[in-house]
Amino acid sequence: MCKDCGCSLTEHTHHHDNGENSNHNHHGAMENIHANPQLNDKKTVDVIKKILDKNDQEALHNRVHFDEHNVLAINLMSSPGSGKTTLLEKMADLTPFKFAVIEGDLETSRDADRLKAKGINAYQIQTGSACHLDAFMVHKALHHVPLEPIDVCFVENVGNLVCPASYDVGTHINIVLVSVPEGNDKIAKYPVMFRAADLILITKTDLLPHFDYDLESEKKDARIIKPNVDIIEVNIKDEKSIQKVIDWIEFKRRMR
Ligand SMILES: Nc1nc2c(ncn2[C@@H]2O[C@H](COP(=O)(O)OP(=O)(O)O)[C@@H](O)[C@H]2O)c(=O)[nH]1
Ligand SMILES: [Mg+2]
Ligand SMILES: [Zn+2]
Ligand SMILES: [Zn+2]
Ligand SMILES: [Zn+2]
Repeated sequence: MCKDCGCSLTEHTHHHDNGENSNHNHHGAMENIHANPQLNDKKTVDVIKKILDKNDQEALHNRVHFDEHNVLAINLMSSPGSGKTTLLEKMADLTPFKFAVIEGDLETSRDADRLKAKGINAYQIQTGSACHLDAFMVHKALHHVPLEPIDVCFVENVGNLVCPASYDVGTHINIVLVSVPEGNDKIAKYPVMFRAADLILITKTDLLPHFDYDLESEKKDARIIKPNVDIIEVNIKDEKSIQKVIDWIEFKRRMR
């Protein structure tokens, strides 16, 4: 167990320990860099500082936790209301793998409560005013989410198509949802988010007859931003479409 926080890694440092005996400590690593004259010019140090950004260090640490338990961790991102929690609720009845969910919202535990009602272990992070999750928040949440009994851990990020894409939280895969009622210009307008996607879900396709929405043009925008990105159309009432998402995740799980 870690010295202070009780998680099961001993060989890696924590933000909440004092960094002794640690080769993952940010400051320790920077000291080593300063000791090397070849890397001692300001520009190089600044670049490396960025690489060793504290959040990325913590994300790496979270990933070690997931990997130790052979858990595939998936970051679910989208604007509010695109259908992240509904998809997770629906998948609870259908997945061959066991999963838990770390939920991120500014306020309330409503999403975690919805999932618990389906028998899924869910832990709610309330970010207060933060519009994204960071690796430290997810690490704290991991203290409440046992990884032994699960195969997949979803992180449902704060509803936001902008900054969650810039914060590695230690997950392995990004799934980004975009729903029909949002209009078919969102992928082009938020390229940073969709470039980060391993899988794009175009959700609420049952509403296509009611919206002036060009599905092909949205898919084309996605492929301009990321040529080989996988895209699945999802309608929550169509179990086959949910099954496609599950099969995609199963494939990724087996590939590891
Ligand atoms: N028509 C339709 N509504 C959906 C679908 N998926 C989700 N919704 C609805 O969209 C709303 C927001 O969904 P939610 O899962 O809470 O979105 P989140 O904020 O991304 O977690 C809810 O009222 C859902 O019932 C879908 O495939 N079709
Ligand atoms: Mg939600
Ligand atoms: Zn830890
Ligand atoms: Zn810990
Ligand atoms: Zn943010």
